[in-house]
Amino acid sequence: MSPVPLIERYRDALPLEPDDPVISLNEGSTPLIEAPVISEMVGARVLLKFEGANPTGSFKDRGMTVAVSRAAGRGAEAVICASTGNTAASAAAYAARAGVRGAVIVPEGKIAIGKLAQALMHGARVVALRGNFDDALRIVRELAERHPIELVNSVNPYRIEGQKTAAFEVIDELGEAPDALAIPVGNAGNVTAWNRGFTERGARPILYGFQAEGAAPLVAGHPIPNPETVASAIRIGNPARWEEAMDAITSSRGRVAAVSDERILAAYHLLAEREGVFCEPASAASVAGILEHGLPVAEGQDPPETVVCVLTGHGLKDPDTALGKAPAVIPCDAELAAVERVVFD
Ligand code: AN7
Repeated sequence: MSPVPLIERYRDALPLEPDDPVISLNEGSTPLIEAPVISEMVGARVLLKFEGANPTGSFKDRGMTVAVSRAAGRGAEAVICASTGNTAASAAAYAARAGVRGAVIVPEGKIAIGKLAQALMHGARVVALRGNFDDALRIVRELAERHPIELVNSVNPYRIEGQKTAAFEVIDELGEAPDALAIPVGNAGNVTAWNRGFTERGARPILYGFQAEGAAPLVAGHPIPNPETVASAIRIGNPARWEEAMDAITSSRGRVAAVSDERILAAYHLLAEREGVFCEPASAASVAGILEHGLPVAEGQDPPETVVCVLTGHGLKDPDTALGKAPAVIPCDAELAAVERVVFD
């Protein structure tokens, strides 16, 4: 099947107006990859939904195509978002595609370098806020109320509508819903979206949401004023879709749990070295979560046999974290014998 805009594939399930333009980069249709090593470790069939294969390298594109198409249909001339990086990269790309201005507010010094490069390349105005994501979101919400600018954070309902299509794809590909879904949780938009997608198809998998230990408000039960984690994408202390996400997780008989940075990085390396899949650190929280916490079920419920882990963003987004712990490269003279020595040593 040749790639087609997500909006065309699932238009019937999306609340766009008939005259809205389709602002698309052929997002979606991402690979669902068997993970034999992790399957063996957790004792269930584990599949990886590799959202890093979207055009800007994260799941945000699914929501952004719908939000920006609607914004363009309404005649918006500019879009704005607060972001830990991926929303900024995606908003900047779709704004460029739509021919509208983009402004992105990111926490200074706390976004992965690839994401910054993307936002700048696509011509967005990039603002480095002396504050964290939660401060940035509070400010853009106010700005969007005062100015004719479209807010494209996941508080925008069209973002959730677009992102729910990931659940449709998994069901379409497996022929049924998986028994469980494991997903990293930051601002809690994506778990809300997957839940909506499953619900619209009459499916009810167990939802396991994972947060980084230093940024786990849903686990603590209160906002975290100064969240910290190596997984910069989910360095969020006060999720906008808190209640909806908790309702979704609880009613699926799932749970939300925390994973340490150390375990997130271990899963990140395991995925790259043993499964051949390079995702960003925040994404690895889904795998770290099931490795640490297993696949708990409510009393009387069967243990899940098929689990989909959502790998939300591409590893290339964050080369600093990748190179930080990588083995040194081996310098070598341009001579056969020298190369032979280092390769076969
Ligand atoms: C790779 O880009 O919030 O729970 O501003 O980039 O829907 O927030 C990113 C979030 C998981 C969490 N994995 O999703 C942003 C932003 C990656 C992410 C999440 C994000 P939500």
